[in-house]
Amino acid sequence: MSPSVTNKSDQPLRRVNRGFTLIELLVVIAIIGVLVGLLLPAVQAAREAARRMSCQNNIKQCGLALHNFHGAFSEFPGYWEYGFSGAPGPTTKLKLQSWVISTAPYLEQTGLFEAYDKTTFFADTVNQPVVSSPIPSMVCPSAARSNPTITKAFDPANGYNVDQLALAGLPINPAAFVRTNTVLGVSDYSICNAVAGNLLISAGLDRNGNGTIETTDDPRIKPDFEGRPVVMGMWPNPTVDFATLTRWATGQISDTGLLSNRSRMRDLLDGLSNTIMLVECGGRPDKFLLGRLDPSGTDVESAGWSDPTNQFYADNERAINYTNDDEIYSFHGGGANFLLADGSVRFLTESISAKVLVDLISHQGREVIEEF
Ligand SMILES: [Ca+2]
Ligand SMILES: [Ca+2]
Repeated sequence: MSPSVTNKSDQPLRRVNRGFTLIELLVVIAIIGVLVGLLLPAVQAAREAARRMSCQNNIKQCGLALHNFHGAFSEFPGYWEYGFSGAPGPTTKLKLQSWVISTAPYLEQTGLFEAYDKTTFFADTVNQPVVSSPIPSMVCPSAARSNPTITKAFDPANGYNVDQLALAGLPINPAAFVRTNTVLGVSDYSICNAVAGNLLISAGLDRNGNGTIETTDDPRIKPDFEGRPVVMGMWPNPTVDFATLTRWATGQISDTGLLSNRSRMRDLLDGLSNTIMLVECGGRPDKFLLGRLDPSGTDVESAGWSDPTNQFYADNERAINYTNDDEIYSFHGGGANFLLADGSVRFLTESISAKVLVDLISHQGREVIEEF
């Protein structure tokens, strides 16, 4: 046999064993790219669906805790629990705590509840180790944030109104309660305890059409404790119980107890399944506007889970997912999770009408609520 014949018979074999041509390789890469491109959004969507369910479970736990509290005390806790203990004067102790502390034993936070000194206020130095810790079930896994805590000052004269008691002649020295650099673990859940301003106008409640909301526009609109016309939700604002405070100031009692306004299930005339109890206000302390960080870099002050000011009036024209600066806001696309007073959790879309949202927040409006 001549070598040329051997070579000819070898050539087809070599062709079978050759690698991909450049074109074939590019085609394969392109196909893989398309497949990954198709798969990635599905994986992302599945992950977000899991995070949304985890968030709904957190809110569900809050609902169970609030219901267990109601079972024990026949009323829901106040979002702003306050009182005084000790002799009136320099040794007076201010008790001020949020509903989260009140319900901590039912939120599987017994350790936290026992470590918290309930004879003083949440921002007091002695309570720093407790209130600076984030509670995992108070945090939505979808929410973005740069810091799990917020550092702020506690000043009774700034947002806490304890100074009003001193102004009313009670023997309280507000300066004794001032604390700087209080570190608070944040929450993604908050209380929308009233609807006001532009959101009421969006809901069509400016009946006389003068561009502002007055009590004459709608029977549900009432002045709040500072005289602002609002539609109140199920969480009553704190008012000053002067009768009890006077008995304490004159030495008839040594402890005022907790003087907060609380609501009971039977106060919710619109029905537990038609009344909103908790809402999402995610991403705090960072301030977000339409999914973007607010460039001002300022914090949302009400962010702390232990802070009684973790509540707001919804008064933005666009109610859901516009800003987390004391409005309803989530990182779930298209809507936000809500806790209804019956303990159920609902995802309401951004496109819900302002009217329906107002109807769901009001607790004594006697509305006929559309499907939501
Ligand atoms: Ca008006
Ligand atoms: Ca209602």
